[in-house]
Amino acid sequence: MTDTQEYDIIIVGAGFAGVHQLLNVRKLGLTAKILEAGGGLAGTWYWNRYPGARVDSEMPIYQFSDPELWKDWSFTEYYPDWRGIQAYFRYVDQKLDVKRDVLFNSRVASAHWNDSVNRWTVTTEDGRVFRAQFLSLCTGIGSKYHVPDFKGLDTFKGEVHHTARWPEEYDFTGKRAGIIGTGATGVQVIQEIAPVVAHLTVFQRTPNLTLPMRQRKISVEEQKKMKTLYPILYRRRYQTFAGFPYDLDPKPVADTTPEERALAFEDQWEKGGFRLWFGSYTELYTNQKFNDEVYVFWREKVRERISDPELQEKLAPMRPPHPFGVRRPSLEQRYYEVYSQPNVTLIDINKAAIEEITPKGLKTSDGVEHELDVLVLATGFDMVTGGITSIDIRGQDGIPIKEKWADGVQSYLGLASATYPNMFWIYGPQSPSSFSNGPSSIEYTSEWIINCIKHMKDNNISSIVPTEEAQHAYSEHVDQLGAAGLWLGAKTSWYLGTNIKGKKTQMLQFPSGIPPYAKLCNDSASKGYEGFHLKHPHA
Ligand code: NA7
Repeated sequence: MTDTQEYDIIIVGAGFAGVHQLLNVRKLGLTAKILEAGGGLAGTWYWNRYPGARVDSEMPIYQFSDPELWKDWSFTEYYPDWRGIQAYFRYVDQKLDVKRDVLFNSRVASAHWNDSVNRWTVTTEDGRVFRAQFLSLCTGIGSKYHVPDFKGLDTFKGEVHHTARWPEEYDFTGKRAGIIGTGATGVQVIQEIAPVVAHLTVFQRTPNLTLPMRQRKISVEEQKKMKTLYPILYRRRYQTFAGFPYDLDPKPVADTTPEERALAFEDQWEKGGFRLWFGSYTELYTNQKFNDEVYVFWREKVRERISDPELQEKLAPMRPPHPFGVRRPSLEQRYYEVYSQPNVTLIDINKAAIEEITPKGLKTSDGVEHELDVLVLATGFDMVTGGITSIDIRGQDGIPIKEKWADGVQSYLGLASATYPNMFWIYGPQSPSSFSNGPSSIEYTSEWIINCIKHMKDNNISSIVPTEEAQHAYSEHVDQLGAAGLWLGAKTSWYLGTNIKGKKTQMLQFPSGIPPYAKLCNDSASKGYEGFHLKHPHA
């Protein structure tokens, strides 16, 4: 029999969201424990250490906004890599002693609510038991990695690595490597390993509509000067669509001239990052004609960098594979040049399908067996919901959340769910999550939760749970926002759950940006948590 440990709040996950929650519940004087499956801090950056793994949000926006943390910290690159982010988390730990409240290598197996005592009982896979009034799920959007059911995968004699479970050391030098997947991850791996491998075969299903990263080194001096603006920048995040220092232009495209638009596209392209995506006109997501115009601009920019017409068509086809921006673009650095190297082959698997993995490599439907020493699976995740549904979470009616969500996610405000009292999640289903900069979205939701808990403590409220009506109305609202855009134009998209067989097709994120999302959350809070049922002890 294991002793049960009591806390005010159990936090699952030690990435940006979990650490932000911990540091802020400490300020309320509450007791907290983070249960973390990995062996270190940094969440997704603990697991994703594949070659080239790098943040796609520029500094200073990809860090905590607390001046205590940024005043003495400087990144060395505008877009830090996973080592830079891990170093940042080590610094945060040194400064605020995060780790004293974290239990590593502790994957949460279940969380069951007991209505009579208003407590969650949380159990880890290795049998430790915790009890807490609050449960904060900070499991991120990409914690459950996905390996498609490739025939013969277990027969392969070489090494197979999914990008989210990368070995401590792996040297590609002189190896014949194959990679399946050209999502945000695949693009980073491909451009990183192409210069060192003997041969690289890329198996592409959909070309990535990438954007230029414009990476640069950044000095401590430069950052020192920028720091005077940080407080403004961090406040501004909540006023822009995606939590970046730039924003979508709501001006109707019909009121603009082609020249004005062309100059805007050029400017966004030259500055780089997500500007052509999150700094374009709002109509990008609803107006097919305008979307096509952006695609043509993108296509021609990319084609300028590829000389072979066949490669041009594979990587930047004349007809868009899907509307621009309805899937996550990757930021690239030298991606297109890689394909002109003699040691790189690009296979379009729509023409030569993956038939099976063999002991020697991978066989495509044109009869070719591609011999490989290593196969990299950049095949993504059960995104957005997988981190939550892989835990056996049961609320007031004892029904596991996985069952509840089998026909689609239901939430209120993208942070709580009816019948699961005192449970919140951050950067998960029906919130802006990855349709915005991580730390911006995370800090907004985390602050909302902290304020809610404070309100409960100040007003002697023992539990809070969304009403079924409020949840239904909110979920329908998110579905409608999803249906109103061009999102369904993508054949496979983790935004819609269509990357996982059998998963309900549904807009999984709040797709209209941080300001309208924050307005809904703020309105509820300012009306005494409208849409929630609040319970006083013994009520
Ligand atoms: P993604 O974006 O889901 O990409 C997965 C890639 O793997 C994508 O190119 C898929 O093709 C490909 N894929 C998946 N299943 C198969 C099968 N069965 N056959 C061939 N190809 C397949 O995951 P990432 O890890 O790149 O990025 C996830 C997010 O994490 C990222 O957006 C950031 O927000 C962080 P498809 O394109 O669907 O045709």
